Amino acid sequence: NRHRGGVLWLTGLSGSGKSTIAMELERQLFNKRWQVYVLDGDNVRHGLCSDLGFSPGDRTENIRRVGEVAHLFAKAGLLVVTAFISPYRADRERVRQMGPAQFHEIHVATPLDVCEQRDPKGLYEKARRGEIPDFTGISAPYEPPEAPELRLNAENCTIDRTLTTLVAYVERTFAL
Ligand code: GGZ
Repeated sequence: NRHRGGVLWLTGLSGSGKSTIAMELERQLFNKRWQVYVLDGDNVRHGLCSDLGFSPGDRTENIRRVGEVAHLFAKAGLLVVTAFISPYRADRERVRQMGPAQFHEIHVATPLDVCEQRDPKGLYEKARRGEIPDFTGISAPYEPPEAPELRLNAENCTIDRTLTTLVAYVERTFAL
């Protein structure tokens, strides 16, 4: 059950499944007695980043802070799983360069039309009505990674199959 510290950086649209995948990965790694921690909007945007919104500049700052924290945890030996849209390529590249820790970019590549059909919180519908400005995929950009370490096509795979792929990848990469 020994493993390296590192950062698994999930990126993808709202509703792509990042948080679900991150939580399920955390559970499976916990069961192997790995030290893993998930950073996502729920534990970051209410505290560390509560002063930030969704303008391009605020998103860049959100990702910078999360990146710094992720690298600190990774240096302490944890496997950190982050689940943020992180829509800008340059911001993700900056996080990759931040630390000595291994950084693996995982693209949760669920297409926009699938995310919009799921619309678990009704945000896409609101965004289409113009009620949420700067909404990723509708009125704000998403720049997909060109060469992520792993791409998950969550739309045509069950969550189980996606997790099997991901857990195998993580073990091969971080197990000691
Ligand atoms: C995108 C927004 C927005 C706007 C609120 N654009 O599906 P959710 O609800 O739970 O996940 C989304 C979350 C995105 O926050 P991140 O910190 O991941 O964004 S970023 O990495 O770009 O900084 C969504 C909700 O916040 N949300 N307004 N305008 N998503």
